[in-house]
Amino acid sequence: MVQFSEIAFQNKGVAVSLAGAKAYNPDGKNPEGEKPAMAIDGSTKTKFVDVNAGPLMIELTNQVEVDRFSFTTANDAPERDPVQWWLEGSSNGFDWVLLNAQRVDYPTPTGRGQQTEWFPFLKADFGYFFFRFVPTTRSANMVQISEIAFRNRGVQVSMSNATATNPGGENMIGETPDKAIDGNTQTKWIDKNVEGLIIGFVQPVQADSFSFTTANDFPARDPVQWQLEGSGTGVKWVVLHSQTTDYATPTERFTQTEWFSFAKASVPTPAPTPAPTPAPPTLPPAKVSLAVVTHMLPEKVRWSISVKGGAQLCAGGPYKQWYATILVAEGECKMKTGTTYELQCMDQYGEGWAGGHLKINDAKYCGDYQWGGGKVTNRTFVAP
Ligand SMILES: [Ca+2]
Ligand SMILES: [Ca+2]
Repeated sequence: MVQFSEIAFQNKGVAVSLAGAKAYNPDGKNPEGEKPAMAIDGSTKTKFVDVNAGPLMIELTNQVEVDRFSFTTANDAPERDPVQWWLEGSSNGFDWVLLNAQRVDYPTPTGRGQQTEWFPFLKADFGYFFFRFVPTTRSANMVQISEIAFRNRGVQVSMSNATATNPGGENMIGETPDKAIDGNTQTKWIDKNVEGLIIGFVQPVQADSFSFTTANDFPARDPVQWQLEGSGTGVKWVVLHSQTTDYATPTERFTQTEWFSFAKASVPTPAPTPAPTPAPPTLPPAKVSLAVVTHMLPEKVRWSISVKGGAQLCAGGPYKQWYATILVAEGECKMKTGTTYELQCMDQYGEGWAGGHLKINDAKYCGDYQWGGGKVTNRTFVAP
């Protein structure tokens, strides 16, 4: 569930008028009196609530210049405040441009009726939040690489805040997408379905080339043709490098390819290059405590945690104890700092978690939902 009392826009420090603007919440579910229009009615006493945490769309009466935005918290329930978001702009309602992105939890004021800072819009050439490597192999029955890397003006892009996912992929045990960005050529990513490998960053990344490193065995699984794509939100992709004939991928094992330059309309004038900072080889393990707090009907709740868009990490439930706190053992769910995870809260009978919740460190999840029988609700969080 998401809520806030107002959203506002400015251009060069001047408020953008929302007079006559319409607000929509496609696929949303709003309680009576807490409709999308309440987010732009100019009153912090009224709020917009969406049980489905879907997008809020605001249609202005005429085209305007906007360079930053802000929102104001509602009257209650700080756990419903937005902490991560995408903000996009469009002149026709079809083609959207990414304007602002918050990919790690923002410290939204816990004070009620309180306005956030003004969030500036991204520059037009901000780079990408996501890269996707779509390979074809020599044998085409599975793909493997030990590492993928990006570079900008000769400086390697740090993977310390990156997440790797492989939607639609089928990985071997221990050979998951994250192994392609762990800085270790002894570990590898294998996908039996030869789907795309997506690398996501919490900050926009400028890159002008990429490279990959072969794994320990089977050169037949090496990529020889590919498309390397970039994206703002992970929905629409632009092709940055395309290899349409078989590339002479090194048959030597643990061997890095050359750097493949991205085709770009304009390359920015090189600034003095800072000394390269080597990427930390591995992400530190996160200190995450998980506890399931049950109230009534614990036998109907289940949950799972996955790398966002990727493999499942751990799962739990249903439970037998009413009104209990059930700790999830530390070794059962090994997360990495700065990685985005997707939590699924599952309900069998249609009453949400009936007063119970899942606690990740101090944040409560799952408990703030009421939903239809057999439904699943997704939340994302970033391991601290
Ligand atoms: Ca309002
Ligand atoms: Ca590796």
